[in-house]
Amino acid sequence: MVRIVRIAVAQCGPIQASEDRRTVVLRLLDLMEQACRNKCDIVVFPELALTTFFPRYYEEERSAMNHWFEQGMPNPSVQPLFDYAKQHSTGFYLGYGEHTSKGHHFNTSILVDQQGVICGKYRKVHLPGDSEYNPHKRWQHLEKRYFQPGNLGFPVWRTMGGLMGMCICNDRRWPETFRVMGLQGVELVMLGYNTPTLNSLGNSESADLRMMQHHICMQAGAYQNSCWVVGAAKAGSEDGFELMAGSCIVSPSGEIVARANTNGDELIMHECDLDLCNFYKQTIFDFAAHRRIEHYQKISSQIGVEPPSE
Ligand code: ING
Repeated sequence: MVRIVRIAVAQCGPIQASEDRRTVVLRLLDLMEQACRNKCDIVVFPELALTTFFPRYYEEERSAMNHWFEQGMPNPSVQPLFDYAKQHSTGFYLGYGEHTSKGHHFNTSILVDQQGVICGKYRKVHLPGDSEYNPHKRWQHLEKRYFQPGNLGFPVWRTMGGLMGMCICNDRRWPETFRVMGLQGVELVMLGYNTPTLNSLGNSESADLRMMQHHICMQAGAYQNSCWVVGAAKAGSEDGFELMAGSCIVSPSGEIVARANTNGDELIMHECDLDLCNFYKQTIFDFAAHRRIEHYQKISSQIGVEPPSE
């Protein structure tokens, strides 16, 4: 039986700090309605899809940022999204700031199945930026200040017709992210991102170069692990800070088969044949046949660079 998953990537335009959850959820709902009208099975929303990218703001008191976080999930603000999805048998990926009952803060994504049940949770492992104000940056990126590193690893769930995985934004820049899921046989990785168009440390990189880097991370992850990789941007100018678009769907061959054309709310779709993963998993990336783990110790035992002595 052919296993086609009709994926919708729901790119979001900017969310201003002044926009309340209700207004934002109405925008997400509109994208979900478009996806349902097009008979999509799963909708992928961005990282921190309910708020502006608040880690760009410095607060001395971390608790002053608590209003950017969700205390529970689902909650009354997002319930319309869960209700609509369940009513239309549509699953979705949603990124948000998680404030746990024990007082921990994570940059989190959930996977909700077509019965409206949360079947997976991921907490962002790779937190870019700083934990303290960085005077050298033109704008701040304080994810290390407001979030703890994820503590759930990189799980893969057997749900919605295939082996599904999640990651968030900066995670896509680390090959380990995709490989750990690849070692679990992942067939489709969903990720949301909020990526500044330019580098906060200076004009060393053009917007085109950073877009290329964004795409090669996803294409490499897909090809080297024989899986689909789909990415949903929060894009456009938030409070004058530009976020890149470039939402896309990448096939197991590494080809971009669909990509966003705008910097706003935009839905892109593709019928992802999960069995397209098999050819690569059974040939060039047959891990059991080709990997030599006796030479890989450094990858998990060493954190930073240790060059040979002079
Ligand atoms: N944003 C950016 C990302 O990894 C970044 C941060 C941009 C790091 C470019 C390095 C280079 O896409 C988030 N939210 O992780």
